[in-house]
Amino acid sequence: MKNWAKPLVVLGALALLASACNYAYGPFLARIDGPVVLTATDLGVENLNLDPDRAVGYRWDATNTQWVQIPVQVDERHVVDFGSKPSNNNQAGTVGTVYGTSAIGVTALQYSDAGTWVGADPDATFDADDEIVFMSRDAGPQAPGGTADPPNTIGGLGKAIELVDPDGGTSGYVYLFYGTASVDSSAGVDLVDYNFVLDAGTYLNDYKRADGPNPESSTVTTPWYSMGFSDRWFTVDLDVGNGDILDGHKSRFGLNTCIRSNATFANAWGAFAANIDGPLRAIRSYIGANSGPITQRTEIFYDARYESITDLRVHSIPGVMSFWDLNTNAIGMEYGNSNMAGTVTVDGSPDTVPSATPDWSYVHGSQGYVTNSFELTASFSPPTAQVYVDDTTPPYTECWGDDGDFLGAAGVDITGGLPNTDPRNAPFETFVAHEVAAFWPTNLDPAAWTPIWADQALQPLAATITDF
Ligand SMILES: [Ca+2]
Ligand SMILES: [Ca+2]
Ligand SMILES: [Ca+2]
Ligand SMILES: [Ca+2]
Repeated sequence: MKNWAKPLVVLGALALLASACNYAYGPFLARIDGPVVLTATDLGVENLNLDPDRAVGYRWDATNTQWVQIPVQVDERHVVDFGSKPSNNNQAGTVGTVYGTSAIGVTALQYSDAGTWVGADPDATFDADDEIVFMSRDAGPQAPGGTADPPNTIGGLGKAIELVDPDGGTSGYVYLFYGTASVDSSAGVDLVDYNFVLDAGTYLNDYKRADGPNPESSTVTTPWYSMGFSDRWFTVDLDVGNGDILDGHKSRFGLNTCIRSNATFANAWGAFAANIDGPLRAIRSYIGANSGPITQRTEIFYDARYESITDLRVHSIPGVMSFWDLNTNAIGMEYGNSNMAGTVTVDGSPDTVPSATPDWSYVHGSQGYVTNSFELTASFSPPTAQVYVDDTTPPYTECWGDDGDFLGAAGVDITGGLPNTDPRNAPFETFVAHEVAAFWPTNLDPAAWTPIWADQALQPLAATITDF
């Protein structure tokens, strides 16, 4: 699926973009939207009782022979019980389970958040499951042997991270050090702004965990896109530069039924696990989808990338689909995917799109340019198909949304019956859907760039860690 037909044109455009946006970038410019995520265990420092507030990252600047600080972010995690479904909206919460209720004996690793009932990490050090993240594009060349540690760092705790692109063999380096005191790990940048706004008040005091809805006016804003959220499961705005083009990121069992959708999910029990706004990424994670009360979606926002990770935890269901229904502002955009020779126009007039699940897809137009890729990690192999509905007089009910229309509605359909995935009832299978989208300047050629991006988006850089 590699298509390097126009890599120089693409990289030239990305370089212009990077310099215009004043981004540092090194050997992984083509991965400009992507992070590197490492745990304390990956770094071999999980038993050193390190203070997360003293993590600091650098790249080597070979031109000026000096260290340049790069932004890093630490997100702590811990294993926590989901808790039982709250009996009513007034049931008091207690830190220690996702629902803030009594434990049920079913746990998962969650992002720690003192603003939810998950709570802060009980281990305040940089322990085994905690993550440190930096951007691939911030890697640089290898620092020469004998280079002194950066100032205000403790010797003997530095780590050299050699990153190798499994695609091209390109390598680059990032260096992590431990400050002599708390440091500004962000290097003075803040690339993502997440405002969780619960219309009713504050999460811990006012969230209706037993019976929603819980209207929100939440937003994520970065230099490259903004998104809006009106409840759990309601991702309803996407502006990639020229206005909102999204009706909704929609889930349902199938096109012929509205018995379950985002609307019914939000209108029942549920809880937030995390709302995190860091310098490099924001995290919005929640549970509760009707009879899957511990089904979870975690949305992760980088400055030019959006990831949606859905952990299905529900009894046997007939099928499930997830697609992005655009709005009338998207009319005129072109949709293409890896199984199509050309493109179709988003205009509400039906098109023929192959039903096979593509490796990648995109929508592109004067409104913006969005790339999409999808990966399913499951303990079984359900049949999948591509959803594409562009129809202003659709034969299906919309279930919820702005307009009754399906506009360039594209995504994945798990078409077969799904077995039990609820760990509350053994035996159970596992099913994790990982959607990745990224947002690009419209002057990139989508037919050339999307396959290059997709090949990298779900394939992390290989990291080799040594003491520095
Ligand atoms: Ca931890
Ligand atoms: Ca910790
Ligand atoms: Ca059309
Ligand atoms: Ca619609």
